Amino acid sequence: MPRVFSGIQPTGDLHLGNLLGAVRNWVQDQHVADSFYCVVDLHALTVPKEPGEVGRSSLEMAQTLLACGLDPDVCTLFVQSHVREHSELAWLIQCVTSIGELRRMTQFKDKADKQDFVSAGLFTYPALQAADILLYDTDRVPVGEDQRQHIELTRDVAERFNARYGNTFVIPEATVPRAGARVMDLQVPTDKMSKSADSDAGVVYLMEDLAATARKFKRAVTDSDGDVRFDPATKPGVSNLLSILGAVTDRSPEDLADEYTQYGPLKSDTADAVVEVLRPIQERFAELVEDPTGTGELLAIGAEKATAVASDVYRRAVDQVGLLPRV
Ligand code: ATP
Ligand code: LTN
Repeated sequence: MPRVFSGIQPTGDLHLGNLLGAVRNWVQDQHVADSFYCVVDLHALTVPKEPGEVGRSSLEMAQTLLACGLDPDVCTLFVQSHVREHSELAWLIQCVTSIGELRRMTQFKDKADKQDFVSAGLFTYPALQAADILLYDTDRVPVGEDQRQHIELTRDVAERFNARYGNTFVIPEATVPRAGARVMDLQVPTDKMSKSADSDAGVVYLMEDLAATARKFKRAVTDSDGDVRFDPATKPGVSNLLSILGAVTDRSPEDLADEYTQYGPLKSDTADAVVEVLRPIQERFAELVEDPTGTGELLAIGAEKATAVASDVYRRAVDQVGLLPRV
């Protein structure tokens, strides 16, 4: 079975972009691959956080992922800081990553522009992400379009490490879904749907009131030419609705466009389809929050399974570098 690894930061609430771009594919992959999914709490610390905040949101993120359908009997779900090899390998990876490569990361540029205090961790973040992936001999990394650049960097540094120290790491590949790879904001359809948007009006949160979800779709920004066509460049709002409806109904946006002549029915059908996807997720989440200890125990088992793989790969990397063994 191929090995799959992906991660998600425990920051903010999960939205439809995260579900369609990433998590939904994790749920599918867990049945066909040996899958490791990680709540990357150390990544969340790259921007300032209140004491205790990251711990609380890590538990909530794990509950949300379980509600979305991750099954701890078939995949490994764990928290990054529970497996110390992530931080340890990140150092070795930083030492084969150049400042120039890190400077070219567009996510760094975007996030740094929004911060008063730009931490060194925010800058070196992609090296920690590369360590996350390489620790599991990962073949495939299911992510949304915005993460492609980080996976490319992971491949480059893994190849550099292998060239310098001898074959050590498996070279991973990004798998970006055909539909839903880039869900756009319903109010600003030229921007990706993001937790860090200025306004919530265009962001569909998985756990929000479903009446509010339907309202957001009805108020979605379209355009004034009244023609239903899939053309993201000139018709970003309408194309986004078609992409979302396509992703949740497993149809192509172009085919769907042929079935609509007006924006109103497209908006309400998209709203209805999304609400039907979110409803069972919200029901499962409500059950899971009743039993936080249960989720904590699942995460402990996940950390144990992850450590078994990560400690072997980390040891292999240290041996290849040739650090003096402690006797
Ligand atoms: P932020 O926007 O605050 O940086 P985010 O909403 O992008 O956060 P992440 O935790 O960075 O969320 O992303 C988790 C996963 O969701 C990644 O695989 C990412 O590619 C995917 N993803 C995030 N936003 C979208 C989107 N709008 N469309 C499709 N996939 C997305
Ligand atoms: N950088 C990613 C989160 C992330 C990740 C990973 C994704 C951290 N480590 C390893 C895939 C594999 C993000 O911001 N979405």
